[in-house]
Amino acid sequence: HSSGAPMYMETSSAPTNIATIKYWGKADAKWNTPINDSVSVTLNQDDLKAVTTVAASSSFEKDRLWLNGEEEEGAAANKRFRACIDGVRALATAKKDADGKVLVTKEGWSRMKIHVSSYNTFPTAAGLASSAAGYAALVAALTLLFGAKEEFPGQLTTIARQGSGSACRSLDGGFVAWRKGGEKADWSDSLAEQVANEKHWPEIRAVIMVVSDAKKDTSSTAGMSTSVETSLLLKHRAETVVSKRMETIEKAFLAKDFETFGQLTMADSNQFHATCMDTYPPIFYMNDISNSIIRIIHAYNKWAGKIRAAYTFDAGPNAVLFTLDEYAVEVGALMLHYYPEFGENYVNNPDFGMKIKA
Ligand code: 2P0
Repeated sequence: HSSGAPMYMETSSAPTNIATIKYWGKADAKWNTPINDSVSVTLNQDDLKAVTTVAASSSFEKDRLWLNGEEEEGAAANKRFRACIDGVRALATAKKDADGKVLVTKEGWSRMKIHVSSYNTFPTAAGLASSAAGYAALVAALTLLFGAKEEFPGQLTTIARQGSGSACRSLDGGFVAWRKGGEKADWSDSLAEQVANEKHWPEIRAVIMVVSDAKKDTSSTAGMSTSVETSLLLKHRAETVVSKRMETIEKAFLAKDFETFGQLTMADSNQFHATCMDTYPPIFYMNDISNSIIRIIHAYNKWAGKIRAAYTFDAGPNAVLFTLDEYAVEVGALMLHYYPEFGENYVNNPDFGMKIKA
């Protein structure tokens, strides 16, 4: 730094989350709020995550963003990126040294430009909620940088939500619900709430099967918009199905009732993909391998006489199988029996293929 202006820097990370009751459809595009509540399991910190470093200095000429080492030109004007930087900065506090001397005033932060560098430990845009981890890590890092203080519980999740809807559910571990809100004109009630923390149900496991790491062909934002315009099934789902499911699955998670948790998780994944099929023109996220995984899991549960594993699929063909510790090896072996190639990928590259992780 030739200018001699100080640079302040912080790093944070956030894991991805896997929705068991799905978010699909926006109520308000400007505030990025949903037509229904959703709830997800946050994966372990050391598993699928985004790591984000943010730096502030009055010597920087503009806001800049690097994703996985490549600069995103024009990021400073991106609405989602801006909402996170400006939203967290509005909650900034003065930075003091150990002796209490003020280094940066609250206003001082707004005279600085911000540089952001983020990387993912998993394939971007392959339907593994990379935007969720990315925007949650961005908000977490900015919170450290600016010493941001919430004015009400969950306020930071309302900022992450404006980066990417599902990101609001990645600021907490465990089982996290996104309440759709809408009572308040500024949508400040569309926020995430932890239902149970990560210690509540340690026996739960997620087996992630990366069927394809290709970029998805219909972005979630575009897909949701077409679904809201054309799918009557989505309207029915948002108006009459989801609120009952939310209540039941939250109780099931708290009671560690895997039978109910698994059944609802599978039913809701199926209904989400049915709304994609009901969208005109239809959207296909799952492929033949995804469909065969569904059949294998139902055959396995039927043989066991109870639900030992539950699948869920997001906006891509990759499967996430929820199971319990006692069945995790069995579920992994079952999948490897039908899809030995997942095992090879796992050996060659621990970030891909089949993982058995909580
Ligand atoms: C979810 N998905 O609840 C659902 C299930 C995909 C299927 O949230 O436009 O990337 O950034 O708010 O959060 C993907 O949508 O969409 C998503 P934006 P996002 O996890």
